[in-house]
Amino acid sequence: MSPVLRIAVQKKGRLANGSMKLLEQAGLSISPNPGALTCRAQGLPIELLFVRDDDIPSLVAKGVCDLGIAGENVLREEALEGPGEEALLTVRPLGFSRCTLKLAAPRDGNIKSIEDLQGCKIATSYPQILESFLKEHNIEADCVTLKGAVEIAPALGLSDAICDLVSSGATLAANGLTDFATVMKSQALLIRSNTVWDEAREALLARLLRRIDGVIASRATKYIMLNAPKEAIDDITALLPGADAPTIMPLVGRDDQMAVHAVCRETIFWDTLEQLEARGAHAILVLPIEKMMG
Ligand code: PRT
Ligand code: ZN
Repeated sequence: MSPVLRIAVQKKGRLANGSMKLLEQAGLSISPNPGALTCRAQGLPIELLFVRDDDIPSLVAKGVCDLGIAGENVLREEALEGPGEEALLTVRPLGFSRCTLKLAAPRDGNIKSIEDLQGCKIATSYPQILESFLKEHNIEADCVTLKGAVEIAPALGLSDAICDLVSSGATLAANGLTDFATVMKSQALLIRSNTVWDEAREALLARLLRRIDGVIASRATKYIMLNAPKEAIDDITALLPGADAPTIMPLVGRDDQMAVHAVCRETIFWDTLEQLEARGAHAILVLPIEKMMG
């Protein structure tokens, strides 16, 4: 019987959209019935399980799901909580749901650095990560664990400082808080169980990973096309960011001009386009790449 890989993904929240988008870009067609907790994808033999993000590490560790997409912050907290970290392996960092676990305190208060936390109360949803960070910095402080709305804790007199996830910083600002230290950076990770899989299951994972790698590689990669004077071609190709072997072709009826096409593996900034133009490049087009392989 051919295997079906079961992947645990967040049902709703800050990981859900990125997870679905990645899997869809990897060629899966996913249309769950409203309210359904599982969905068989079309395109590859894969079944999705829609759950709360906090349950993903243990579902994968217990082998209920083969793979999962979870935040690095949740995985680190779980790993520090107890044995079982060896039950999970990180397969790929996925580059979305990026955030930073930060220490912050009231803007007009006295806490401005890690040293100022000595003897303080700190509210967080990540007590294990925070405690290990404080230990590393030789700080003795009380952790107050809250499941959510951590930013309100200082105003309620529950804590002197907080340790919480920040992405735009708007929530800190809205609650009169300023961050002063980074505890960890986080992003979505693809995880798998650390058990022996049969060959067919490994082959299916390898196929999915090739596609995921193609999607990730294509995110920063652009295709650039331009025309340029023959004598400027060396200068111009040297300016193309992360392009290893550009294609250079003659232009019909223009002996003095060449066309340059290249895959650029790094961001092409407006600055670069201006420099290209200054060297005589024209008709410059920068195109997104949808998929990459090989
Ligand atoms: O219901 P379920 O349990 O599945 O979801 P949840 O409510 O526990 O988690 P969710 O969806 O909020 O976050 C899921 C994961 O997304 C987290 O574990 C992180 O890995 C990642 N992530 C990325 C974030 C943020 N960005 C984020 N900004 N998780 C939470 N936040 C919160 C933060 O706690 C704070 O309250 O957003 C607020 C700050 O946002 P800014 O933009 O104002 O700085
Ligand atoms: Zn959660």
